[in-house]
Amino acid sequence: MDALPPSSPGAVRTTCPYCGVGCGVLAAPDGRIAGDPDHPANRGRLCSKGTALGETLNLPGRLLHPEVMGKRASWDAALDTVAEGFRRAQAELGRDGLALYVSGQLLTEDYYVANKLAKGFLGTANIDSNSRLCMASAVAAHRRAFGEDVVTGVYEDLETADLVVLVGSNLAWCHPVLFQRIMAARALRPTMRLVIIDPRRTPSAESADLHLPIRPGSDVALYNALLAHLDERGLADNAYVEAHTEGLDAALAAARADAADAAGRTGLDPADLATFLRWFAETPRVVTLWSQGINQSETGTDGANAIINAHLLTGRIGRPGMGPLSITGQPNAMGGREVGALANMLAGHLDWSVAGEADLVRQHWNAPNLATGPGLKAVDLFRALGRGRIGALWIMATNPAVSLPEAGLVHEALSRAPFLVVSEVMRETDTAAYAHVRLPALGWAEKKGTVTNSERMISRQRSLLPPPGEARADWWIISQVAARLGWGSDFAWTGPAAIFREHAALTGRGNNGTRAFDISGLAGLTDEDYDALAPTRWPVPASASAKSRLFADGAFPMPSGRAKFVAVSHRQRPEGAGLLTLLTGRLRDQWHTMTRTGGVPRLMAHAPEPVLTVHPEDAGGLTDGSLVRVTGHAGAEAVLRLRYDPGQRRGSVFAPMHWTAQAAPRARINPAVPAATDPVSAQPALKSARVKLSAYDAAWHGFLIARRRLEPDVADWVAVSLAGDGVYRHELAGAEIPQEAFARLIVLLGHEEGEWARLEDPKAGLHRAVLLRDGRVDAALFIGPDHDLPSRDWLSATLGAGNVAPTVALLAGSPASGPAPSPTLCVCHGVAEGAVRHAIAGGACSVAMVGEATQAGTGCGSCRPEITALLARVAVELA
Ligand SMILES: Nc1nc2c(c(=O)[nH]1)N[C@H]1C(S)=C(S)[C@@H](COP(=O)(O)OP(=O)(O)OC[C@H]3O[C@@H](n4cnc5c(=O)[nH]c(N)nc54)[C@H](O)[C@@H]3O)O[C@H]1N2
Ligand SMILES: Nc1nc2c(c(=O)[nH]1)N[C@H]1C(S)=C(S)[C@@H](COP(=O)(O)OP(=O)(O)OC[C@H]3O[C@@H](n4cnc5c(=O)[nH]c(N)nc54)[C@H](O)[C@@H]3O)O[C@H]1N2
Ligand code: SF4
Ligand SMILES: [Mo]
Repeated sequence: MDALPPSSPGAVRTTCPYCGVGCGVLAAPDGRIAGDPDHPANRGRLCSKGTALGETLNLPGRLLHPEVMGKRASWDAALDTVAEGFRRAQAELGRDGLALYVSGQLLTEDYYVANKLAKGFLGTANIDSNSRLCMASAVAAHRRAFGEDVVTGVYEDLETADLVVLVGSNLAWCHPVLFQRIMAARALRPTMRLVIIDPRRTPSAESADLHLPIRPGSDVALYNALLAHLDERGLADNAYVEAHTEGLDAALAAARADAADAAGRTGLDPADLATFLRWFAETPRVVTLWSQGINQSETGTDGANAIINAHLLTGRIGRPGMGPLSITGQPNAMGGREVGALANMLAGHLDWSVAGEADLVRQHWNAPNLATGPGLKAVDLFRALGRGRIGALWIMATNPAVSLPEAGLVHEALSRAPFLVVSEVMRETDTAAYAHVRLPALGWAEKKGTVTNSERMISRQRSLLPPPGEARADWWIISQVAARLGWGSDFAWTGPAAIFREHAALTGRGNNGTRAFDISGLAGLTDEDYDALAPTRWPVPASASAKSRLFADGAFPMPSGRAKFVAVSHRQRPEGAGLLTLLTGRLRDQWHTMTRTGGVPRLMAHAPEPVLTVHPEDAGGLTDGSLVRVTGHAGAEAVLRLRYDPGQRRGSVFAPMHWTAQAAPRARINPAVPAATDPVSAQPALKSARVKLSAYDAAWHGFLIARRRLEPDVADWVAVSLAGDGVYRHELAGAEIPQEAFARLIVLLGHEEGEWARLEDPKAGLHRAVLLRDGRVDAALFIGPDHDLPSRDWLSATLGAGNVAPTVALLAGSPASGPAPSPTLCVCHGVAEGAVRHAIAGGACSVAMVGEATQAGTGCGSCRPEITALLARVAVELA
């Protein structure tokens, strides 16, 4: 698809639905996409996922009609069923038997309405969000330090800083446009430094001036060492500390205790540690950006406060080019916090624990049954479901069967739910499989509303396509159920603009500058103003003028007006002999449970299989490329492809969170991850499971590339991915003897149809077959006794292009001549890793030269960190 020139007629100005960078997008109904040059978050840039948005517009598998018990139903019937289900559950179990589980991928307006229904009218605070798995520790840390959940900094600070520290963040893959902004700023100002604190040598680390491969879970010790070091060197900003903070003495005492053995606790090289301390000490303009490596930990809240402490001590907060910056994951993680859709918050940053605030909400909503205190948080909510304490659960825009820890128990709980409603854009997800009622929601290209990104920028999402089938906006669906429960007049909005006005007005209610979150200045927007709303950063109070940087004046929304140093101490994670720490996280081109990105072949090409990365010396003799059994929580296991990576910290392994029961039932990682949580934030420690590795002994390994998708139960181990338009790649392994597996699969593929070419050596366990039909390759099945099989890349490309090739080549899995196939590195220009290696071997010695030679890295730029890594690797190989 051609890119979209900004001036194109019909182009809609909207916002990307993936990560929390919140890039502005120009999108046309025909699928052309471009970065919005006028959006302050990205100024025209997009990453690989954003660039491919046009390819997600007409995804097959959309949920297009309401369904009750798996059968198509009218909206009336489905909504009546939902209302009745909630009424019945309340009669049986009371209000605490009702629950909603929502998502940072809802628009602010949808989110507001869901929260109003639950807390104000159903009268339960059992509404939690998948942000509990993501931002809860950051929220709790902000509230402990500042008195309110406020991100002080803005993206520009990352460009004007002299030192950028990324802690537990793989920004190059997870917030690629922000990473590109940092890289571009550093190219102009080479004195600017980048430090990465991550146990793994991530693609982000490839471009860093210093990488600290920290022992997982020891960030508190590192930041405590920093606090003590700053104090020792007399670098505290005493005037600032004196005037604007409290609690320093206790925090320092705790920090000094950790500092005594910082290198031991963090496992870092003492020289590297000293360099980091010195750089931080000597660089006033420093931004510390943190993400899930901090938040998703048993000590997540303490970790975030340890970071904030160092900034408070030096007064490096709320000023240009400096400050702590919690980057948000989902497109509207921030909006969810603003409307209070976490079980322990009220709307508009209001709080039960502050006298009078619940009343403000009650009055604003005219709420008959305002919940009287916090409700169940994600992990506990699903535990309660498993124990029969929840009679009706409504899940919106999240896929907890995949994304929650102890996912095996979550599946069980969902299967036993007395009444489960799922609002989704896709018909088949691991969670929707258990739904009694499925409600079709509008997707990104169809819905209208606002989202707030990591720098408090409120942006409009605007629809470019009409609703498909009978899909409806999430806010509409919720309001219709509310009406059926008797609250029609309280949920009678005519559109998202009206909801936004009500939400904005609440933020000004009783707010005399006591709450930073104030957008009451937007409460009077007309429908037209709302439609035209340009990206706007909060606060936007009705009375005072807006300020872009918060806390610049040192006044904090605490009763004392002061920010608080929180005393935190390193807590050693329990070690277990022979156990490895399982780090889980994200891949460059996939979005969570792959319901959308998994449907785009070029996004799938980057990592088509579930892979576990292991340091070669931790592999215990397991070979690169073999299948490995990862045994974790309560003996639950996942089976993944093992890859050696010397950049993986010894003692830890890494697995992606993305694989689902639909695509790779045995490769789902979360059943093996325990639901341990941070004691302050209740955020699950999704990066600290302890696991054992062992060989997965299969009698045969194989792959099938075909023009159809086989069920993921065709072999003991299966991973299915989209390899091209209508072409599926199946990675397979099983216990039968190879010959039997081969014969069985041939029958399944239709042995009597088309034209089969075969190559077999039963003694060696080798079986290959290619099916030709209608003059093109229809399927290629390769089976062998071990995992040593030809590359799938050329066959996938051949099927994808609808080509034929000589049978000999097809059965060999590679072309007779030309370069050997290799995985795609640059998805924009379809450049394979082999071509980049070739260019480097031929003398290209920079990312720019590789770009000139191959075009790789010249599109969205998301692959540039990997080209940097390859430049280093090939240089070593050549030497
Ligand atoms: N491509 C892509 N981008 C995404 C998403 C996606 O699904 N795909 N999801 C979005 C969402 S919702 C989120 S929350 C963000 C997440 O963005 P990130 O937090 O950047 O991503 P993760 O891969 O979850 O984890 C980041 C890093 O934490 C490291 N880590 C693990 N344990 C520790 C530790 O103890 N200390 C330190 N310092 N580091 C540790 C891991 O090795 C990993 O590299 O990404 C957003 N962007
Ligand atoms: N092991 C491990 N587990 C993790 C993490 C990790 O790092 N490691 N990270 C955690 C984090 S940070 C997060 S944020 C979660 C994410 O996990 P989830 O939220 O479960 O993952 P998604 O795939 O984003 O789920 C969103 C669902 O909403 C649907 N959807 C999309 N748009 C709409 C819409 O407009 N309306 C409705 N109703 N539905 C829509 C999509 O089809 C999809 O099924 O995973 C968490 N789980
Ligand atoms: S960085 Fe990529 S995924 Fe994130 S908002 Fe921008 S285009 Fe979307
Ligand atoms: Mo997230």
